[in-house]
Amino acid sequence: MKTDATSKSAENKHVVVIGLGMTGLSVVNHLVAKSDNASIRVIDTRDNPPGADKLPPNVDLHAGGWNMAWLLDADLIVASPGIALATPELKAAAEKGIEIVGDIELFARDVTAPVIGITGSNGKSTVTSLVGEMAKAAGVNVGVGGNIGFAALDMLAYDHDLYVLELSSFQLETTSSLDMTASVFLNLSEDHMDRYDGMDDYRQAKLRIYDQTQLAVWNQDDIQTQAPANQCAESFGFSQGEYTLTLHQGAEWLTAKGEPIMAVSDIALVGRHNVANCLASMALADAVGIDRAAQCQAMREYCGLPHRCQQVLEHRGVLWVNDSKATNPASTLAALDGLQLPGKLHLLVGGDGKGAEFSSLKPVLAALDVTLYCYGRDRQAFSNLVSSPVVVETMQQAMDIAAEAAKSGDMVLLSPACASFDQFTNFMVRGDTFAEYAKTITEYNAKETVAE
Ligand code: UMA
Ligand code: ADP
Repeated sequence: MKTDATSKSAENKHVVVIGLGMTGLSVVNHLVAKSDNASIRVIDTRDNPPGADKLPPNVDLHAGGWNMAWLLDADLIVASPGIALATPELKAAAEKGIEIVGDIELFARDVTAPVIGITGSNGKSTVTSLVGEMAKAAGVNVGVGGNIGFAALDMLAYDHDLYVLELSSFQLETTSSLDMTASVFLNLSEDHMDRYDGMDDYRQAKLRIYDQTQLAVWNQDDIQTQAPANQCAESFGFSQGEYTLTLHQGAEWLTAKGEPIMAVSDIALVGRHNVANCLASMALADAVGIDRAAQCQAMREYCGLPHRCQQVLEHRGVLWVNDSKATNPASTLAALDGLQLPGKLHLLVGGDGKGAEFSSLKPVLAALDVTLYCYGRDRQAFSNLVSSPVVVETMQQAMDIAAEAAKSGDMVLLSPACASFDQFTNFMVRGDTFAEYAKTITEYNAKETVAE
């Protein structure tokens, strides 16, 4: 039973797992199930790591800091993506020659079915889930996971026939033997500058997705994603590439290798960026033989994940839109691209800026009728983008002011261009808080108006 590659690489070894979030717990469970006689220890620098209560009894936990004795005694270290390899403690272990891998490397060593991999600064989760929907529509027993929020190793328990894996740059850094049938690098824009020495460092981490792939899919509209010349590659783009747009029957159509497939107007997802996401998804689906009818069915029906430009409330003609997943400037730009409103835009930005700078938003904001609300730890980084910003401490304070100001035809849009960690557990909690608080204040304001 315990004969696969991870069990071989971990059996009889001292394994130290760094981090006890979603990844760390999946790694522990995987090793416990698969590796004979491995001694497993977990280190988490947080005082109360989230997975502590779910840890099997025979696994020791050191929380609230590092344990260098455990670390330097390890034969194998499995690091969670939230911990940088450049952390001095991990560097010390690497210098001692201890192997350091991530959960995706363990997944790679044990997976037996074909894998599709998806990375990029934006659109990963949308493309991952859309390709998953295409596979399901074709009747394939597909596993969809990775950075999207379902740990890769947890998928292995279900014995799928195809895996669609969202891969962050952090995960790619600790992966070296993942064989993929097809993979895509969707786009590159500034993100995670608190973890990388500049854009090229970040790009090199993402380019690792092409290291061992049978087909590299890249974006003609973002040359930085281009696969190395020696690789079997295909591309997508609005006007070039194997997967592109053409005029057909007087309308714009998704076109694969010269064949018009489906009118762009039939795509259920909203926004120009999602047209690019559809082109990329078709290229990946073709690579694993998902039939065209299933691809089109998914593109016609799939409306997207929550927290991505999701309308959560319409109250007295004011739209409240949750784009909490916009965690970098490019994703906020995608939300603003082509936005046309009868009234004013009330845009909420701010949080943990991850070292980014936001001047790319300035010309786009200048062309809109917009009030900019800046909140959170890095609120001041936005305050020079417009002439009269509203600068407050919390998202809820910004929403109170926006609710008072908004009139019929206006939109209140949370598209923060920042991570949420300064004030929320994650982007989902931030988005849910936005949706719930929008209902609370609009109901309260409605009662006040009646009382008057
Ligand atoms: N942390 C510590 N000390 C530790 C371990 C973690 O302070 O010892 C902190 C990290 O710095 C981070 C947080 O705890 O702020 C969570 O880190 P983690 O590595 O434990 O995260 P997981 O819960 O395992 O979730 C990770 C991904 N998170 C990160 O890469 C930060 C999740 O992606 C992913 O869904 C999950 O694995 C399953 O694969 C989230 C994410 O924000 C959505 N990803 C980044 C992004 O998309 O931009 C990369
Ligand atoms: P990721 O998983 O890479 O964070 P998501 O699909 O969750 O990507 O989308 C995150 C944010 O980026 C959302 O605000 C979404 O509207 C925006 N977005 C999605 N696809 C693209 C794209 N191709 N280009 C730019 N922005 C995008």
